[in-house]
Amino acid sequence: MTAFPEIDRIPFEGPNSKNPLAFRYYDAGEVVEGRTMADHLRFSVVYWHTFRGQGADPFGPGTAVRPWEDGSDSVENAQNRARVAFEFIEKLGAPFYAFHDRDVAPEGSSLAETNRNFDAVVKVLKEEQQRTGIKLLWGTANLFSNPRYMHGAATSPNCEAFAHAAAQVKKAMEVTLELGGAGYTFWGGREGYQNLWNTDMRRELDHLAQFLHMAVDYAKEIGFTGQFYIEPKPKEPTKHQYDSDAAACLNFLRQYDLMEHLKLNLETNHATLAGHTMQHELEVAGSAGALGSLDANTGDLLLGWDTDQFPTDIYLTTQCMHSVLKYGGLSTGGVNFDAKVRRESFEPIDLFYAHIGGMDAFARGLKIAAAIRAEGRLEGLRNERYASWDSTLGAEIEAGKHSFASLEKLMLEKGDAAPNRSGRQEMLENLINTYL
Ligand code: XUL
Ligand code: CO
Repeated sequence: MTAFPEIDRIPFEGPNSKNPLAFRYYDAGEVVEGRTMADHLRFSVVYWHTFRGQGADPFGPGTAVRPWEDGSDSVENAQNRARVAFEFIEKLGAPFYAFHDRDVAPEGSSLAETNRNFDAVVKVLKEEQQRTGIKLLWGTANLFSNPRYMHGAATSPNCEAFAHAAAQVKKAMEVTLELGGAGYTFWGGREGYQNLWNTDMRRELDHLAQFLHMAVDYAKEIGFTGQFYIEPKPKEPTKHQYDSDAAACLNFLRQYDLMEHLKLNLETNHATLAGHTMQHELEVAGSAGALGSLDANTGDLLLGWDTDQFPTDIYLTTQCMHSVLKYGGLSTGGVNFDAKVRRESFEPIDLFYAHIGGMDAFARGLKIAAAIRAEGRLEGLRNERYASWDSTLGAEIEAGKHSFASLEKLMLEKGDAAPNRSGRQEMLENLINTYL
């Protein structure tokens, strides 16, 4: 059985190709800065949007046509869907995928039954991974859809919701280990508040940290050596999510002694919801040594919510890949398309167009970023801006050899600071455009 009979493996045909089912820039084996594109980009397909998204919105039900679905919530349908997912990912040529526990298998009437359903589908995922060589980028648990998590999971005022979430993450980590996952992600589904009058913030944050420490301990216990990630998002579904942006996450991780255990999984649309650019989030994480992985998508700047669109903006992907290269590349992480086709793009083939476009946009961004770095003009001009710090005085201050008193003495003698240099913002923006 094949779900996409009209599609073969998506070929690379080069920039002049007019074939919408071919890559124009993503050539998996092409070497950039000493590594293949496949290795730099580590593309990943998400199960939740691509295989579970139906195109529903607050004003109407799903529109997606998915002929392989039998309309039931059975384990058999879930197993069949898993095989379809691997046919898609294999034809696309993405090396990774990512899923939440509840994306892949239906919930049962008890935790034990739910775990049995999960195991039955994981068996198929494992077979398909072995058949295709496709790997798991990261696993995660859905701690936000079931009504038991209405007040949050690790931050719930109901300690049994916390306990249930712990049991769920324990199982999801075991499955991630079993499937050889390169990482495990925590996105704080409903970990936040709707109203501060009913919220004990300190207690909720303490509980969230305790929960993450339990995960770290359990990873040691079972021998899971994959990378843990925390994924910032400022709001939606709650009014305020505790992991609101990269800086808030880093502060939380430092406060609770978790820095060495988690890196950040940054998502473009979450950055925009936080009032930041993705480049800002990448620089905040990268400069703290905590840049882990990317959830690649984009929002619509005219709509205020998490639209999770496929990224097609070359300027954005150039910024992303420039920061990724600058901070040493994605090691365990990847470019994970946490993106969904529009409600109006309801045919299965639209899933191919969407991913091909995203992969090509990131491949171009990678090549452009590498060209910028190879020429070195941007870096040269930026370094020049800080040249005073390489002078005797700058170097002495950086080395900790000065105090307020010694600097006061110096400035009283000099009378005023040396004149500033132009920031040359427009010239640098023009320079970037010469590479696009
Ligand atoms: C939600 C979101 C999640 C996480 C995984 O906005 O991005 O899908 O990536 O839980
Ligand atoms: Co995400």
